[in-house]
Amino acid sequence: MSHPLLSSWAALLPAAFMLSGCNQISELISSRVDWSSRAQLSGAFAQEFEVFYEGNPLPRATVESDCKPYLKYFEQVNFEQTRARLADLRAHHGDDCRKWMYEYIDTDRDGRTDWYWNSDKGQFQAFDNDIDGDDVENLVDADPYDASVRNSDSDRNGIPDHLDWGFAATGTRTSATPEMVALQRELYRKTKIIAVHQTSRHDIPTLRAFLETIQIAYGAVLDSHGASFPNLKYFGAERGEADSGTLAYFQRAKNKIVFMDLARRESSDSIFGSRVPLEVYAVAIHELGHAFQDLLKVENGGRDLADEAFLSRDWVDGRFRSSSKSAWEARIVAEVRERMDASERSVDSRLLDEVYDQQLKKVLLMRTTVATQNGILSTYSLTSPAEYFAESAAAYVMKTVFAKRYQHVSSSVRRAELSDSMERLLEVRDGLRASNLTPEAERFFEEHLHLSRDLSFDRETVRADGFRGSWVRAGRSLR
Ligand SMILES: [Ca+2]
Ligand SMILES: [Ca+2]
Ligand SMILES: [Ca+2]
Ligand SMILES: [Ca+2]
Ligand SMILES: [Zn+2]
Repeated sequence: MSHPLLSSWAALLPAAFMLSGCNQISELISSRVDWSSRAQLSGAFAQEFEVFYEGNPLPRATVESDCKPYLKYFEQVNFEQTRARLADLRAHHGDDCRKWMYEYIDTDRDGRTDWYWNSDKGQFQAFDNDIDGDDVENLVDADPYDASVRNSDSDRNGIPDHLDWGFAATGTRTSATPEMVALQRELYRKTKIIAVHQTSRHDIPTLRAFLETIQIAYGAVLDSHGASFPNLKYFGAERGEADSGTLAYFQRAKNKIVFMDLARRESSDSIFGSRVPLEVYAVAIHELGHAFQDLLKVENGGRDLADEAFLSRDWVDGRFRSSSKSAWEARIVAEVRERMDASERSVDSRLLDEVYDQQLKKVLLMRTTVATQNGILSTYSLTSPAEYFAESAAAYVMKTVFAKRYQHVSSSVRRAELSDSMERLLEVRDGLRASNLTPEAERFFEEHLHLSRDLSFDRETVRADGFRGSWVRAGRSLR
């Protein structure tokens, strides 16, 4: 993660200060005030700070006397960089220097400031994962700004009271249905991941889908780490921008995957048991894929096995097969145009059929020969090697799952049709074409996740919720 403050930090200080460390101002500010004795900010400021969990305490309030001396100092020092820094602070927070302070406060004085300003989100986000330095991460800290308050877990199930949806029973703030409580506990028991309400609340279908996905796709990881995913600890829920298109994201520094509201939509398919759209599964596999790649690196002493197995062959200097993303996109679009023209000239729609779905009225870009012959899974996969890896993970899992789902069908033609129709659906919804996965990538994932070897679909069970069939991994039925 790049931290925008680190580069701008030095700008605040006169040249003589620069060599002596960049936390001078922060140190000066933080040493004067015992923040934990200050009153908490009012709820009106809730929008300005990252939400760790629903209803978390807000930071302590700053007062003008905290910042006025520094304001004077800033204005006297007439370095170009200082002026630029001042302009930044004004742009971020207006003239109220009490707000500027939050770019400098370092509550536990460990040299890492509490917050950084995220201009995209227009919000302070935690830069220090443990702001008050009590060895309890912000997200599991009942008061992230007071080192004398940590957390408690009355029923000792591993989920702290302030995050435990079932704690309502013993008299507390959250109210959740018994099914939600059971799901939060099941997720924790099977993965050591805590589901946390943040700016939005989780719902039953997405929780189920996440649990189902992690068990189907990454069961090998859970099994070899004592029912945990070591670098993944939290599953968050946020309100998202309706038009952003982002369904979920993985936050590496915080060991967290967050689902946005946009992912909480009803749908169903014959492959998975939870009532969320197919693309939500693909997105979950993708985000988990980022965590999985990191985990592999850590466990192999920094060696990137994926890089050795398939990424380094296809990615040179950050470009997929030596062309830029836009160059690939241009080639794909050109092929579609060419086919359209040819089909019009000869009145032969078959020329177009491969890349155009008549029923869905959608151009399927990943079915162009440019895409199929070059192992392009989605246009998003061309963004970076890390995204290509995550898309490959999603393609591998989906491809294998589709094949297993229809394995019982005796006619190979029918089998291919069924599998292809699911692939089309996934491509229309998510832009991902699973069968464009390269054999090298497929071998890599099979070697680590063993789905081809270990996964099967049992058609005979009919679940209470009406879903027919259940996934079985290494002899154990999942849900
Ligand atoms: Ca700190
Ligand atoms: Ca803490
Ligand atoms: Ca605390
Ligand atoms: Ca608990
Ligand atoms: Zn990604």
